[in-house]
Amino acid sequence: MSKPLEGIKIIDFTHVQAGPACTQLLAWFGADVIKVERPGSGDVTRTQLRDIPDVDALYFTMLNSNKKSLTLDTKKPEGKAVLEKLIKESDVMVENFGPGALDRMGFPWHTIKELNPKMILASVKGFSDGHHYDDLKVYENVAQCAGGAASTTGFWDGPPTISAAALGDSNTGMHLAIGILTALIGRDKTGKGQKVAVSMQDSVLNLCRVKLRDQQRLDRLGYLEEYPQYPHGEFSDVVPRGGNAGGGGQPGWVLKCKGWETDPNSYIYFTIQGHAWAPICRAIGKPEWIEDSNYNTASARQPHIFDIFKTIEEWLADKTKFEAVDILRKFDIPCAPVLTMKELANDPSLRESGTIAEVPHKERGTYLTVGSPIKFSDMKPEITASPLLGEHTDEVLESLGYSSAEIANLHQQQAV
Ligand code: CAO
Repeated sequence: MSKPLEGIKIIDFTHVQAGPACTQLLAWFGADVIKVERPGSGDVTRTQLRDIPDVDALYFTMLNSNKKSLTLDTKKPEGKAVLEKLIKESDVMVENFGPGALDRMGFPWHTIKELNPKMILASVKGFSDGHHYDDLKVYENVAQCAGGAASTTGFWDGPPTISAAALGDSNTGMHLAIGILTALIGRDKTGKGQKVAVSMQDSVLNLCRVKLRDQQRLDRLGYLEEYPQYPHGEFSDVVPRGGNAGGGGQPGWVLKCKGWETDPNSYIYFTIQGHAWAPICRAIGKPEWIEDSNYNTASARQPHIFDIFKTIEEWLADKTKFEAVDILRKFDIPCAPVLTMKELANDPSLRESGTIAEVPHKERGTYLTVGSPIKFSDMKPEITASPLLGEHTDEVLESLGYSSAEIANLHQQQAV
């Protein structure tokens, strides 16, 4: 089956997570992604957090599937010459080096544009160009702090908290992928490439938009009704951390189930959706609450919402998280078990849909990785192994017209 991005050639000049997540997604959908790596070492994640000595770490394999690897020292003249050739023949170049690194290497945007006016240069940086922090190098957790996620995550009596979800890295990569696809469609219309830039701070903030909404509501009203601080606690002039409250229109909380004393994940998330109040009451054995004026509206419930959650926890005490959800789903109540990585890894539905994929790798045997979370009616992305360092160097050089003697010479000059 032909894939929509087949024929799109991408120079993948990325490392760590934000850039590789973007190019991996495009590779899944058929793009020819050539990862350019420093000879001898390659992407730092090849060796970070290794679980098997001398074998590419999962950190690398899970972010670089479906790609080719070309080793090239792009600071040496011979390497620069290869990169120039590649730029002339490619559609997109993606990079997420520290600020100014590409310019220092001799490939500022105006040079790339001169080499190939149809080129799309896609960049990830910590902060956007012109921002007063635009000289900073940034990793995931730095971005979560800079983008507003940390100040609004966690409990009110604890410090700002980082999310385990890669809001700064993979999320920025996903934003960049959208930018690249948009620029490709734009190029079809104008015949011209362009630079696409996404900052990690902006991408985190884009996901925290509901908190920016709440800041404005707080500025106007002085309180936020859906937060646990209302009505008994205090508000300052900034959006507080709301613990496990969503802060949206539907109050919810993480509730204990049978076995929570020994299993730290024996919990469900329970949402009190306003129009599901009657089914909730029936499900938890409190039909008398349906018409009770202390309970039958959201504003009546809010002052004692934690007493209501406590009552639901009493109902949950003899049910596992899975048993509880199996009952609640019959009443159309939005809820889910708190799932562990182990449970997700073994979830038959996720295996079946390709969201979790098992991939054979030349050196590590089979490993688990995430597959495409985007499903298509006419395509099922097939996940193939990440490349070994330099696995496709000769193949790529040959495709650029280098002879065997020239390739051997290049290897010699690039040797570390
Ligand atoms: N051949 C020769 N040199 C190469 C090369 C190659 N194939 N590939 C990279 N390099 C060089 C670059 O030219 C650069 O050299 P100079 O600094 O001398 O100009 C250097 O390697 C890479 O620098 P860097 O600043 O990107 O790397 P770092 O490890 O110091 O910083 C990071 C890493 C992630 C903090 C930084 O790249 C960054 O801020 N990136 C932008 C934001 C981002 O994407 N962060 C998310 C990372 S995922 O958590």
